[in-house]
Amino acid sequence: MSDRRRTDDAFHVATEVDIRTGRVADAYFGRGAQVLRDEGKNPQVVAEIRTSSLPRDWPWAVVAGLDEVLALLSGRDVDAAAMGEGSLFFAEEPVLTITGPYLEFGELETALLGLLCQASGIATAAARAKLAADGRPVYSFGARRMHPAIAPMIERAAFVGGCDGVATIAAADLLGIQPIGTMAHAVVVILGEERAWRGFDRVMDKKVPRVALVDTFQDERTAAVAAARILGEHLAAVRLDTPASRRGDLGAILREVRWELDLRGFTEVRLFVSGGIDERAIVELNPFADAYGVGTAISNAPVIDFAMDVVEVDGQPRSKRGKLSGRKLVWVCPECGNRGISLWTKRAEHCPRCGHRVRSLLERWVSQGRVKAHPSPRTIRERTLARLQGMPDPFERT
Ligand code: PCP
Repeated sequence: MSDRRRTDDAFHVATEVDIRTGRVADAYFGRGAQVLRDEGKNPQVVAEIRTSSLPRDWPWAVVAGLDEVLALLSGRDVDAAAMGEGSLFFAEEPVLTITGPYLEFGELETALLGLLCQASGIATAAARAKLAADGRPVYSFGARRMHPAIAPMIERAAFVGGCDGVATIAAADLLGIQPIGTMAHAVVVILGEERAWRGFDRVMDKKVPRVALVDTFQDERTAAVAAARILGEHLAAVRLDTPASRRGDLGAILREVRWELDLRGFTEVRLFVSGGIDERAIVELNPFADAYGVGTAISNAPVIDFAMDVVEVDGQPRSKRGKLSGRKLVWVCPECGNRGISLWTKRAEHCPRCGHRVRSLLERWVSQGRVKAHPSPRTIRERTLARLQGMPDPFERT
């Protein structure tokens, strides 16, 4: 047992010092470093982070976690070029290239990959949910599915991927926004529906939208009409978090709720849906739902299977089997959207399809350990959403 194992820590999480000093690295990286030092070898290398395949049927993914990667590389004698956070990328495209003495960063590989793999998967799932929602708000509701120590990271990744808001206080503080929250079933179970709705309306700050939970004890359409009658124009929305045992055709239930509210003049009351919602459910429920709370489908998104590989040693292209040797760049044509990968030393200048001058998607973010300022999460999110507009609809809607 490591003599540094902290026996008094309640939660089994690494500290920032653990991450920066390689304590969360796979031990074999330290062992390899020992051998290299004993051999007196610390060559200048180029290492690339890329994935050879994407999860599920994802044609593209969104890179996230770069800000933490840059923080980790800060102060190290390395240069790093990367796709900006929120960029869309395809399999095989390097999203990050690190150049420097191997022993400056080699032992950080575990952390570097971990910071990108999970956050990029979450950001991609959020982006796809947002695309599926076709302009409707999508909120991150899944912090409860993961270890609380990483809740801020999870919800930040969901936000930069496109979610309109987050549910945890810590993530909202990190993002500089107000947390999204309606009411938990526990309050309704304890107080009963009417007292819970009235209490929420009486107690909550006026800035907090009044969203009544209507799936706890009775049929959603009955409870929705009751909430609208009780809260009147204070009611912004009703939330259906209908349990699986009662769910059946949730679209049909939403249609009834909408009909019965409109019939009685409550046309302004929005329908907010949560519980087991994923991108497919969103597409199906769009005709009646106005907003979504998505939990597990985003926070437990598949990780992107990034790998970090040395592709150049002392200026010579070299890599293991299954990888392509040599430092590369990813170019994109601003004119026709064409993109490709070329050797850094044989940079593509013009688009092979339309001839327009191309630009590199890998920007310099670290120069000899000095990190370029990172855009705010809001700015990143806006850029992500703008990039999504140019992508073919992954749900093949007409
Ligand atoms: C959950 C809570 C979360 C939703 C569902 C996320 O309901 O409302 O926001 O669900 P998902 O992970 O399947 O997308 P409950 O567990 O009933 O929580 P509560 O009683 O606190 O509303």
